[in-house]
Amino acid sequence: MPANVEPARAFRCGRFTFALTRPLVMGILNVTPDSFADGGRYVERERALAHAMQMRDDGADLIDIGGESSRPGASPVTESEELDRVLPIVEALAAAGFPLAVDTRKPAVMRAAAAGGAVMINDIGALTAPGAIEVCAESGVGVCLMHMQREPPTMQAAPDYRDVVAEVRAFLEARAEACLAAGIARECIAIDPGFGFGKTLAHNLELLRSLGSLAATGFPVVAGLSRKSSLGAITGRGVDERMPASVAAALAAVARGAAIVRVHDVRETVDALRVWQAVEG
Ligand code: 9MG
Repeated sequence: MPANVEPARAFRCGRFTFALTRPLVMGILNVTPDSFADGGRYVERERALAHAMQMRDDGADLIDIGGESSRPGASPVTESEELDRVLPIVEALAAAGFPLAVDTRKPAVMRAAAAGGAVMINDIGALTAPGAIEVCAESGVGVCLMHMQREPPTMQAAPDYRDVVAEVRAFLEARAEACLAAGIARECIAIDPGFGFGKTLAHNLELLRSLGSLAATGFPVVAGLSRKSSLGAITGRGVDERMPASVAAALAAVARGAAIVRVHDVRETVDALRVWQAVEG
């Protein structure tokens, strides 16, 4: 870490401030028919709410609700479709006091989600849509800025970098600067290398090994490796059999400086992190 950069000590999301004295676990709740790991499972409201409650009981610090799949080949959704999927779940869970993130690229969805009680916006587009930064600045939410090369339909066709770590870091620093300039507080910004978003297995592994270089920016680093194809490529397992690999990847990310892990398997990840912390002290 450069001498003049303090490590992130807290991450502020609206009325919640998370001390970064231990890794945080963000549970994934996709209310989509077509997400790659859990598509269709939580479209129905009662099942979605029950799954969120379970993740909270299992130790999730935040729940990330997504209404549009970013899987290559997934159908795009309109603003009103995305709102119909996400907003009732946000309102119900916010009323129960859950810290909620909403995974969206659309400023209108961001605005409605924040008004409905979401305290964090997780944007795979790093708030590049016109108006997105302003909405987040006005509502005081925490933001996760993710790197992606190209767009989901074509991003895995031929990912290409001269220096993947330097390029991802430069992009995320530039997006964080844009957020700061628009009035988003430093302690509300997290960054994410975007594992699997326009990256080969080799790129993902290089980024994972070098996560410390992103943590050295002073922003908390989010790592999302859960059930991803890279883990399938390493283990030969199908998407429903990648829990152990996902837990191992979460531990590897935390050991290299990730502050937040975005996961499907909350209970298993929380247990693994508790053991890791007990050893690390
Ligand atoms: C929505 N989504 C899917 N994968 C992701 C990842 O790796 N990070 C973040 N922040 N969001 C993701």
